[in-house]
Amino acid sequence: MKKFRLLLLTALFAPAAFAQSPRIAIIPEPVSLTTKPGQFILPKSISIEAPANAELKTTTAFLQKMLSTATGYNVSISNTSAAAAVRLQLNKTSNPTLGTEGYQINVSSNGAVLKANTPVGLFYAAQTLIQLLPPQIESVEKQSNVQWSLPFVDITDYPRFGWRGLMFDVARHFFTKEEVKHFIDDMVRYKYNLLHLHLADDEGWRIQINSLPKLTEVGAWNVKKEGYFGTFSPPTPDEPRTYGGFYTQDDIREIVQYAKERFVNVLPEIDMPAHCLAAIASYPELSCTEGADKYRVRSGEQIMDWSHGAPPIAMVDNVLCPANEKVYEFADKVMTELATLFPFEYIHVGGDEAPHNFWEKDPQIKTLMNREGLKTMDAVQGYFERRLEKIVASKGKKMIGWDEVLDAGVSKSTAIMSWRGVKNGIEAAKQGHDVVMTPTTYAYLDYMQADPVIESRIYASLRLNKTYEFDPVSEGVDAARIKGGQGNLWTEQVYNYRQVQYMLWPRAFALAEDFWSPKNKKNWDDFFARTEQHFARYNEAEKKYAPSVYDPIF
Ligand code: TNX
Repeated sequence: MKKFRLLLLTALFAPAAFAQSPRIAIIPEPVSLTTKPGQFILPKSISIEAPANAELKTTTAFLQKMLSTATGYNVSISNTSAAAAVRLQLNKTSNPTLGTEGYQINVSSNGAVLKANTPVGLFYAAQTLIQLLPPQIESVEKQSNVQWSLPFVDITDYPRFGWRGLMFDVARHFFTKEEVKHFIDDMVRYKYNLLHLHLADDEGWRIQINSLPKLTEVGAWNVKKEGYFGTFSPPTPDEPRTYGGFYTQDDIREIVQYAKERFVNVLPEIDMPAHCLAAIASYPELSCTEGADKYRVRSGEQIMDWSHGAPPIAMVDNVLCPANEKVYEFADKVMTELATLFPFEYIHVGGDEAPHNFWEKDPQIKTLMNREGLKTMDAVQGYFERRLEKIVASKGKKMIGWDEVLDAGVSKSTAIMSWRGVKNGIEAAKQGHDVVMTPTTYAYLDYMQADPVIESRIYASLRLNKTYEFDPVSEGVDAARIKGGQGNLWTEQVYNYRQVQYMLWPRAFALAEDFWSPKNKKNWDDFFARTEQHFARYNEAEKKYAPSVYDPIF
């Protein structure tokens, strides 16, 4: 008992320097990390040494903010400093396996040295460095009584995949330019490098297209309805349409620039031929159906009838008409402007869930089928996709689509995003397509993750441990064809940014590790312990996450 009291007293009054060094909890887990006894205590005046390089500005600004806010310390940046606590060194590695995104960190009594072949490598080194500090470093306010120390470590790290994506559906509910930037800030902390923006759907068209002004005058505005799937009624024609929004082309340029400074590519998606009610409500001539001029933007849940299985039956015609030349003129105008706004090599053209029931009834489609020798509705969609391929290529871009475009018979130059499980991705790779794996089974971040009592009820669930099991390279697949993976956040039932964070984290911790870390480094128990430490960081940062991820409810 006495011994216990003594222990308790020493624990309470021991100088911070003798406190046990905290557990190192890096997410995603690095390729190699070795610790040595000892810690480097941050000086009250921190000097960061970095070469004068425009591409390092975001990294040094990030470090300056992170190292000063919670500590209250003074942080300065210079390109030569004899007494630097943190040194950033470019082209100083002799390690070719680091590639373009890898880095090394050494922390010793001399401070922290970060090395990489490129600025992006140093950006990721900075993310890791912050994770080596106590969780309070994330605090939005100054914290006293924290010992700001870095454990002595040697880290060598680089990613498993080059495509580490998150999709943000800004069509079902609109999220502002600032929220998109916030999303980028959140994702890069976990070394994601691709933001897929789902920019148009039945509920709204979100990007200004100068040559098609009605897309945003009409197509961006809906009636505000909240609730679970199917619990609200369709809007009446006269209800005021003030809910929604769109990005101007200046907004888009700002987002793309913001992303670029953080080494994030932005993949724009315009979903076609289906999920197109917002476009059709703006330009009714794009549909095969007479009476489309009465259509108004509305929620997709009130459009597709899934009770017959896949593909769904549309109750309202939300599908472009492949027999109509105006559709290709429309696509050409949209692709022209997208190609100038987004520097990324790919444009995503959707292609998913196209109901064919309106096409089946249409005489123009019959004529097209006879003329082109098309036997099935899939073949009709294939005709549409191949014409789109030519349009996209004419703008100097590569096409990527949801895996339905594989069934429709696109050419090999089109990359496939496999969402209906991994089987279509495996098949696509076999046929010679590049593939991004984003299966519902592991990567659908709109699915419930916890107790349905505390979450919006949705038809499927995806627990944290399942997301952690995701391997983008499934057995038997040609790994060279797999560009990487992506988590998709659909927002039919996500109404604000707090909810976005709640749905993303911690599942996007797991996906980050699936996409970055070596397969043999993955370990669920260890990851789960690290996740809890990152919850502590999120608490400090006042970021939202789903805390009850491991309740054995399902
Ligand atoms: C399927 S994934 C969709 C989306 C929905 C999502 C909801 C895909 C290509 N299509 O339109 O938002 O399910 O889980």
